[in-house]
Amino acid sequence: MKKQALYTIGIVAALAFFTIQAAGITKNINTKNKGETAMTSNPKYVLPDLPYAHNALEPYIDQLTMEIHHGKHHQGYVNNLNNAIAGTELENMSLEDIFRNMSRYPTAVRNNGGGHWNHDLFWKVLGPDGGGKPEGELLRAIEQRFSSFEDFREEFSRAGATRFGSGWAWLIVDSNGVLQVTSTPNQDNPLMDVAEQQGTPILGVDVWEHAYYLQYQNRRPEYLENFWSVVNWNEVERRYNEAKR
Ligand code: MN3
Repeated sequence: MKKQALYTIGIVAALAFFTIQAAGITKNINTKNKGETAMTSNPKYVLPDLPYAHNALEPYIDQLTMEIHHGKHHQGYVNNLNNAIAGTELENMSLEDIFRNMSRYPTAVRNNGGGHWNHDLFWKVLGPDGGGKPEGELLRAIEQRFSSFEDFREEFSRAGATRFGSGWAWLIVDSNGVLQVTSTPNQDNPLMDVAEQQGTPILGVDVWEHAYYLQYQNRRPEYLENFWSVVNWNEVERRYNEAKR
């Protein structure tokens, strides 16, 4: 064989070797990065499945909003929460216990712990067969506290519409067992010791722009009006009875 040919074979072999090596390294880096940004090795919290299809709340809440809201935003809170508690005492505590002393713990746990808990409630208090009115004890309690169901709806919608920036509006049962309408900024909720008005949430609405912007743009009041058509009152009643116990 000529010297030139041997030289060429050598170069090709070396290039092939380095290409394979580089591919392997890139693959390792990708796998590692994916694992690190997605979650810790044995995550405590996982994204709960939506209890209905992504398009089930149409025409009131559109499919794409639900896909991004649940699959990206909520997943992000879950991942960041797992990372924030990894290797700390908070790993062994329930979110409710953490919320009770929220002011003592890091902001990342407040934002992402709240983000996970709030969205978990939100998906469940919505449903394709929702709307209308609650029944029985909860309806009586609402009428007693707010004069009528319509007056309650108005107060709750106003709490959501007037919450400046991002946050939530809530119907809660306070420590005296009385219903209250309140709102919180960001991903705070009324279980947290940092909340102005505290109690157990039984209904909540997400008024972050990501919850409605694709379909409603800046029309938050219209989103809030349509929200009532997808409230799963059976779940709200269940939570009311549990909070009263
Ligand atoms: Mn949200």
